[in-house]
Amino acid sequence: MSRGAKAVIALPDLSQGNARRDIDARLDEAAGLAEAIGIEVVEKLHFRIRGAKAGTLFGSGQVEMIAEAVDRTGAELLIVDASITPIQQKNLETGTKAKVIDRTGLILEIFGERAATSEGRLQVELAHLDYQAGRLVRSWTHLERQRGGFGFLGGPGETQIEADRRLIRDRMAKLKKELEQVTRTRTLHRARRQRAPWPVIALVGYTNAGKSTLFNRLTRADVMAENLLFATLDPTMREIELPGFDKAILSDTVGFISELPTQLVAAFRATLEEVISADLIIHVRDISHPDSDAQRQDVEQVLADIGAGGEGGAPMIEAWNKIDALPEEEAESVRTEALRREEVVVISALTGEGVDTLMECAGEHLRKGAKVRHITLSAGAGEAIAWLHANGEVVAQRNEGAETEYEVRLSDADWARFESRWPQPA
Ligand SMILES: Nc1nc2c(ncn2[C@@H]2O[C@H](COP(=O)(O)OP(=O)(O)OP(=O)(O)O)[C@@H](O)[C@H]2O)c(=O)[nH]1
Ligand SMILES: [Mg+2]
Repeated sequence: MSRGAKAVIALPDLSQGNARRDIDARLDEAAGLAEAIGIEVVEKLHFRIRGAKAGTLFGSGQVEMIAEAVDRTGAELLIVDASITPIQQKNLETGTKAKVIDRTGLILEIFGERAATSEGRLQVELAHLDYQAGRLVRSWTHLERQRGGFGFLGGPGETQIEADRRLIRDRMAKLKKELEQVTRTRTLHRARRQRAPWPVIALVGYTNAGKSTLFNRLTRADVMAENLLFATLDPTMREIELPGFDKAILSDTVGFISELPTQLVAAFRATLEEVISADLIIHVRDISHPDSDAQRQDVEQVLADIGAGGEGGAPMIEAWNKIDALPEEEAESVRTEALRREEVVVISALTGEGVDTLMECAGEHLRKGAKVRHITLSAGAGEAIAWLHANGEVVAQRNEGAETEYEVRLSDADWARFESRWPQPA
């Protein structure tokens, strides 16, 4: 896809009037996706669809209107903000004389352009091939149906598709192997780090919510933070100061989006393991966005898909970001609502409002679930004793000759860390 290409966006509204999301916000998001790879959006259209047409998705009058817009604006590209079948893609290309790309294809293009590390590139290529393979299978099924299922073996189309599929399969197998190798190396790094006695906090959230801006503020780092969808693809980790802890590790991750292609979720699973194994998840939300609540649901869905958060998972708190972007009256009612909930902190990553409170809240939640444990240490175990004072709350201590018994409140995670460094007798 060439940068600077002109595109028309067509959004099919299949909600029958029960839209969970604001149409304008959805159109803006689609435009944001296009702009993320340098495509110029010249017109945004939306159509209410009662019954999706198998061949074209849109009704014939709607296709005509789209074709007219393409013609009038001189667009080379039509972006359909939905998932479409290969047949629909082909028919829409014929009907509008523009190249057609759907939402999944667009997101894959962005990821393809952004991936910077070898792991990211492998993941994206794998996702792309998976997407293509899926489409080949589907068009093949379609051909089969055309043949009426009478087992005419080896038509020219079939041979070609079979060959393509084999190529894709082989390449995917090779990529998976390479990816496993890269992932193994990184997991080793993580295992080494996990033995370090510091909690890991993962920032998650919808794309453009402000994760990297918050990350930069907390770490004084210079991660790319921009008004650009999917600005961040590769995870970054840095040390931060956290009240009540020696230090903590903060990780910035790829943003989520509604209808995130399943191929991408699967491909990025390894990267997202940073999130799964975190001690605390901070869900950064753009509270000034009209679809903030729908975005929250999308993020929670992806988290559930990858097995993070929820029952038995890491505790999660919400940072309601961009409070500065709301009119004062709305901002006040948002603050009031947040005060009622102990897992919510209102912040502005831009101005710094609430960020200290967020970190205190993070510290509290990390300590939560903490239990009092009895640990007996000799006077020589100075390092272990210092660690307990720094990371736990020493409630009592009793001297017994050369040994001291400590009663320390420690979270499960911290207890595991302590034990891995200073194994305790069972
Ligand atoms: N007004 C306002 N804008 C903010 C705030 N935090 C972030 N932004 C802006 O929102 C945009 C996106 O910020 P990022 O930090 O790149 O968002 P992200 O969540 O890392 O996005 P991805 O990496 O794309 O997933 C940038 O233009 C930021 O300047 C805030 O508190 N208030
Ligand atoms: Mg980012």
